[in-house]
Amino acid sequence: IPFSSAQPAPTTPAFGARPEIAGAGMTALVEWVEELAALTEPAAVHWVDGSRAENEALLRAMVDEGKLIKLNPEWRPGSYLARSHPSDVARTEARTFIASENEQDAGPTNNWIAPTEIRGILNPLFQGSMRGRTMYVVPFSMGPVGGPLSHIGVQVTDSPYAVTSIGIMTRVGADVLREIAGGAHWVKTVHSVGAPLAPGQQDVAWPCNDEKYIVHFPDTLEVWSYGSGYGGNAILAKKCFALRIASVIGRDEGWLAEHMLLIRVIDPRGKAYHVAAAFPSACGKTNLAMLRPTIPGWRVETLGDDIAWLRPGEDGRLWAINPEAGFFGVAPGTGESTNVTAVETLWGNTIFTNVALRPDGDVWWEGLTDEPPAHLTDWEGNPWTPAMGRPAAHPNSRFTVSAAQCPQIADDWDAPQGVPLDAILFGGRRATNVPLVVEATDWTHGVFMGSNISSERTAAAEGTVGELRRDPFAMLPFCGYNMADYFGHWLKVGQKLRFDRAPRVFQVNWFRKGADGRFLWPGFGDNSRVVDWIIRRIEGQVPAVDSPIGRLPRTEDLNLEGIDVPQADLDELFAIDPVSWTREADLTEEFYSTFDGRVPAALQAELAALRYRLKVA
Ligand code: GTP
Ligand code: SPV
Ligand code: MN
Repeated sequence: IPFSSAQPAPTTPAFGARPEIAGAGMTALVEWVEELAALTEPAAVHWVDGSRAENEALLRAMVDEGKLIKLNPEWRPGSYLARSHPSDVARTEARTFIASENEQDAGPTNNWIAPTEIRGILNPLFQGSMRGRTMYVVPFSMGPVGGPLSHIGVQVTDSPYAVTSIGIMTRVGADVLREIAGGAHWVKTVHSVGAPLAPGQQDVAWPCNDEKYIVHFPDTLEVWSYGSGYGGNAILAKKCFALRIASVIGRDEGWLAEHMLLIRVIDPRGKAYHVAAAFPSACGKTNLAMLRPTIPGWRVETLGDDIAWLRPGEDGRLWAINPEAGFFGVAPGTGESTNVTAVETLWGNTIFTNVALRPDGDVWWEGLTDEPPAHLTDWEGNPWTPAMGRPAAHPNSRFTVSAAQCPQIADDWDAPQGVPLDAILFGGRRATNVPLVVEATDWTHGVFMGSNISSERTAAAEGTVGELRRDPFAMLPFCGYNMADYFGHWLKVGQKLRFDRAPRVFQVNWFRKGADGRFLWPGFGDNSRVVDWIIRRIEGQVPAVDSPIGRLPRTEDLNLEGIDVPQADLDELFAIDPVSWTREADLTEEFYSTFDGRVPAALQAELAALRYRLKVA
């Protein structure tokens, strides 16, 4: 399995011992680890080497302790089910903080707290927080180790579940330590579930704490997370590092850390295009990343499904890598008819969290099959039948699986230099107003579009599902600095691109609904029809219709062969109502006004131009 094949032979003589690697950077790391051990008082310290043997030992121990259920290897080899505490099932945005020195640098969209104040809160919480547990030291790389766009970090954690997840989601091992020893900069990330054990105290299946803090220090490039064991709260390499901290590094170094999938689209003539797309959490990134086109002759290769780092190249193009090494994907809604690629990816070597368990020792979730099995154990461990009328899997239940296991992963998915982008898509979950696809007139208009994305809330974070909220660039919960400055940074990055080589920008919406509440667009594999139009636009092969909000397709230019979308639905998919769009513009103005005059003038000008076009429409 890919988990360990790329890892060098373990350099550690004993299980979990600190490897003998010399260098000034290593000394600093050891000192940091010793300080943390003195603070958190773990029973043992384990240096993670990323080997297969180590991973298997950790998994076995968790099964023995009742923290994981081993799935039936006949159906799901090398796979496990974790059930979280019912209070710890998603990212907790209200408990997520940006602790910049200056409040203005966090901006109005983040929870700000003064670094000294939060350190005063965190210190006592972390004091003795790992008692009775093992403290794992996990060196990891985002992007191939040593790559020009890559960055490394170390996570200290008392959660073996987090360790095995990080092992799938990132590159872990001694080669990272050698980079650190050689003086490479690394980001410090500290995690405790906040559940110390008294001597002899019996552990629970999912230790966590009611009190939670996910705290980012952008000035010192550190993350401290307390009280949660779930997803982005606990796998700190992902949202905390690769987005919040990396966005700050990118601001200072001239690149972008984005909540984007990354794909290569190959047209029937064999020409390849690279597309990145930002959609909010649980709004379709993994699905588009694994697209199986329903139109003949087209192919998609997966490069990444959640995070992309974008950097202007010497050639005036925008180059992208996926810094991760695995998928932490939403289970519900993933099935043969929606995302067959994901279903195939999950054949084995997968950690499932909060899905339902079948009597035969396999897993199930809503949407995996059309008909639910007659009997299941639900995500909380209770007997379940379809008649109960509640979901068997948690709506934010997830799978953790290696990217290399995806049957359509690009051969060069972990190429250190990445791929040059041809198109960037922004999207959200919008039942009304936003058309299936609309093209920006230029980079600045594209940045304006990105800054205006709003979406109905999903189960990926705590909050009221369905409620509409602004989610600029799908980065609202993930931008590590002032979002208005972030808009400005996007404009600046655009200036470094050659105007004829910059990716073209589009807004898409797979989720528009008719008056009867049904989706107007079939979505999933049929989204390839939208991608097809986008690529024909890039090639200058089809005209577009100017509208107040951007360039729309002529419906006759969409390839709809083999599907039946009534003309009335098509018209509704592209209907632009000036009255409700003027209301959107009002909301944008209101949103921009929360930034104390920091929103770039070029975006204010775009807003004024939009209002003018709506008025004369
Ligand atoms: P995160 O991992 O939270 O960042 O989510 P994501 O953006 O990767 O979303 P994902 O692809 O996992 O999709 C989330 C939900 O949206 C799933 O239940 C999908 O079935 C559903 N979905 C994805 N694409 C489409 C589509 O084209 N149409 C419709 N109607 N639903 C979709
Ligand atoms: C998201 O919420 O966008 C995710 C899941 O991808 S988590 O890693 O928990 O942030
Ligand atoms: Mn995500």
